[in-house]
Amino acid sequence: MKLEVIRVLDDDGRVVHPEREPPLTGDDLRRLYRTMTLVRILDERMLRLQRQGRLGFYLTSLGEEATHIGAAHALRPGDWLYPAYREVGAALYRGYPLRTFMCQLFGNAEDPVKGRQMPVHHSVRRLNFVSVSSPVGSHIPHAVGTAWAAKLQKSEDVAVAFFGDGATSTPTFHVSATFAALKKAPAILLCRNNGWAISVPSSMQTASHSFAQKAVAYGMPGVLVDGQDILAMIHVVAEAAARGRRGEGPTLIEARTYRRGAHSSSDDPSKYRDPEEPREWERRDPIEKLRKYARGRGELDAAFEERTRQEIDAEIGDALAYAESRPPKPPLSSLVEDVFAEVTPRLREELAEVEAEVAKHGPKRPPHG
Ligand SMILES: Cc1ncc(C[n+]2csc(CCOP(=O)(O)OP(=O)(O)O)c2C)c(N)n1
Ligand SMILES: [Mg+2]
Repeated sequence: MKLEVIRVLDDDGRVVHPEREPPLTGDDLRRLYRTMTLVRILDERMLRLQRQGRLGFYLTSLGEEATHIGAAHALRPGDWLYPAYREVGAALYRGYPLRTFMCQLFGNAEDPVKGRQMPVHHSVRRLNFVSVSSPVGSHIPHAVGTAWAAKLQKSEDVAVAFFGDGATSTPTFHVSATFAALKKAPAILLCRNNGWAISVPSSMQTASHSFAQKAVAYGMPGVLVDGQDILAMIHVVAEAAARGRRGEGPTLIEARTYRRGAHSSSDDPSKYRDPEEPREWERRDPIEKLRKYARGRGELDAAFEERTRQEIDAEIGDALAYAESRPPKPPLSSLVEDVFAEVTPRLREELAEVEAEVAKHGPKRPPHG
């Protein structure tokens, strides 16, 4: 079985499938370009910060920006996003403030998840961007459950689970796909096939020609799309969302892309892959492709691009200074919060013991306990 790879643009940003070209205004194009560029610059700078020892951990989306930023554009603001960990651009597209982004990375007193998650595990309740969960594939059933709930409540919401090629080998992927199709839940299962799962190539995850074709066996449409082409991403996600809202059930989308960077700041890909491989994908850069298309339409120019980069630099500088000037850890009392509606007597006792211990050690204690 061979599926066509859905494209709108060729590698030079020329429209090759006008019938699929989404109706984007100049403002849409500039906002998409801006968010992609923001993610690109953030990734460079945060990785450097990690190397300087100022951040514990970081994960980049280098080369994969079109997959999730395109999806975010194609959806309604209230639709539910269940990210893996390379999709923070979708939250930024919806207006996740950079200062909060930065406080999360530092796990400081203003981190919305109170230092309980690793850096990059963002959670933005008001934007329906659900917490990143580290165990691979564990969030796919949550997305399907949310989609099913939306159907039962007769709301028009759809829910998207973003996950990698490696995640298709988890049991949760299979149960989610089976359940979503049986319940005709308005879910979009969006697989970012970026070629690698840390050191395991995607050719080791399946003997099928594609991940998308697995959809047939579950009883839903499977779509293969060029993940470097943001217009194609918008087109296929908009179609999948419309199907879901019409009550026709889920769609499995496989976006072909490539992880140009390391898996994370803790990984060294020179140990397991040919350094030429990422170079080939640099020629198919998703931001360049969008830039060429938008320039061709007269909606982007060098002055706008330069101004955008300068604004982004300034915003990142501001967010970094802000996050580094906050108290570096959440208060000790947060240790016992959020489990019960009210802190139980036993937890109050334990907290008092910890506070007494901290007080006893006085200035010798580590900062903020
Ligand atoms: C259940 C589970 N097993 C293993 C890991 C370690 N791990 C973290 S990310 C990852 C690879 C995931 O690859 P993929 O799904 O292709 O996503 P990508 O990192 O390429 O975006 C692994 C094995 C984990 N977090 N959870
Ligand atoms: Mg992968």
